[in-house]
Amino acid sequence: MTQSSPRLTTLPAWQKLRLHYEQISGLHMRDLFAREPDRFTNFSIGWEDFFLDYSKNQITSETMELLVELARECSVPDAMERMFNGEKINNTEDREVLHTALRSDINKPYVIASGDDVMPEVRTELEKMKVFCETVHNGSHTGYTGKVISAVVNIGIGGSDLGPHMVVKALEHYKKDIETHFVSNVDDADIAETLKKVDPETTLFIISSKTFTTWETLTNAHSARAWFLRSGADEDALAKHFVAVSSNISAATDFGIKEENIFEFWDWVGGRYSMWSAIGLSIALAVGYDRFSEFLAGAHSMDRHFRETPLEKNIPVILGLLGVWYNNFFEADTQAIIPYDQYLKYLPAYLQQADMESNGKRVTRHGEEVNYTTGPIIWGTTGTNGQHAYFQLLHQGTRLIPADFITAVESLNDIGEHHRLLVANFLAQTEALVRGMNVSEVKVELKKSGLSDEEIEKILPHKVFPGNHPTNTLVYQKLTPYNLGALIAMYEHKIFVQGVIWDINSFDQWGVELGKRLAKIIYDELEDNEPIDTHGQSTRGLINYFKRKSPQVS
Ligand code: G6Q
Repeated sequence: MTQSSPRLTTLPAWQKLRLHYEQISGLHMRDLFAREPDRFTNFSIGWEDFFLDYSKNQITSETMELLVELARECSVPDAMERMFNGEKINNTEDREVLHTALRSDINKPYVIASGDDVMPEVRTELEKMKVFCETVHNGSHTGYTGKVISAVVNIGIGGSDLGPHMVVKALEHYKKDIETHFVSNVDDADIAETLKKVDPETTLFIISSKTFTTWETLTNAHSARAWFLRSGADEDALAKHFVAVSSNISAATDFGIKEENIFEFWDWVGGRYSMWSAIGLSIALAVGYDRFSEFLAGAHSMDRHFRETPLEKNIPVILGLLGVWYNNFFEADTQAIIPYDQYLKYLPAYLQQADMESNGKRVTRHGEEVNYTTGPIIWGTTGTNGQHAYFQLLHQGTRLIPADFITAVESLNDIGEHHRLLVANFLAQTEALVRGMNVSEVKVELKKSGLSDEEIEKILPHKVFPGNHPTNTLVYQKLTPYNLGALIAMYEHKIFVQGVIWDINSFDQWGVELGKRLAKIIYDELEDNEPIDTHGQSTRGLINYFKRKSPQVS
């Protein structure tokens, strides 16, 4: 590792932000709102169907000016161009990062830095997906006994699972007459319970794996194939029920999938950025190719917003900078994602990977150890459920937890008062988080309720809410495939901006390798009940415990 230190903390804007933090960190947002009548207008952005209110943050105009200055000093605009132009910004893997090409206008060339136009291959695969979806939906692609396909099982993990899974759930309202299941975990419970729900004659399996070497996915795929053959189908029937999505065509054919049943994508698509490629096949089958196309179009529109809008009014840039502000200056460890939209139930889990695998890095792009914190811990669940669970800690705990509150103006289901109630809670929570309730306000309230002075003294500290908790409020008109595409692209770009500021490679994931290697060794060691004397003391003790307690291998 090189000895030089990263330059981020030496940048003028960083140093100014340090001083500025000292000046404003004691301020209460109540006071900021009181003295700035235009705060809501100044700190909000409307774009297409989206509205972002970021006024409930511990910021002033100076904060935002300095953060934008930081973005410039870190060459964020230049980094964006390098990504969009297909330079090999994933330097540790020597790869381009081109998920934006997958959702670009298919009628226009997308020529990258190497001089290649990637659009013809993108178009070919999209066309293949379209035709395949149509044949499944119109019943011309049937199962081997002639029955229509009524269930899809996507077998994949990580980037080959989380994105499509989240999107299929998010677009449930638009779903075709087909059930979609996702099997990811190597835990046999996952595949076993899924197979109980489907019928071999009417089920299509998609083996989604970029490398087609992922242990969990291949194990699940083999189990699914064995189950299918056990049901009475012969090997020839496999072609009607097993397709693959991969960049490793030969490994997929070795598994037994016919080449015409393989949907391809490329090295320049990172796993966690791959749902826009054929990895989105389960999405297109679930909601139809046209909806999938709208989903891509929404993401493309956000790409254009990101690329073409000045930093000051650029939604992903603003969100990224606010994240840096809390992460590096307030030392907030986590970032909550709280969708008040049941369809976005899996968004926090998806963003956990998108953000933490991208920005969970400890060295710069050049291998210097960072002397500042990088990616935050991402977590969250839907509102209003969270209110009845962990919100206590948000309101009265000791930590600063910036949170994104996300909801739709219009519901997709017009049932009674639900949506109004949801929105009322959504707005109430961010208000409560920002303003809190101080000692004198609590006293007045308790007095009104008839408590004695002595009783008030006792309960008072428990009833005080400090407030001043930062939130972003993000609202879209309604959850359409287009808006969902834009929402996800927005977060992808936010993560990108932060990676650029922290000068890390957001597109590799070397940290997942060590555990994989050790698992291979331990897997072999678990083959029999003979004690081993390898590994460290604790792991050795545990392996031998499993060997003693597991059923004897004969
Ligand atoms: C994502 C990661 C990782 C990957 C899975 C599955 O960016 O690389 O989550 O998607 O490990 O890999 P395969 O698609 O190759 O099976």
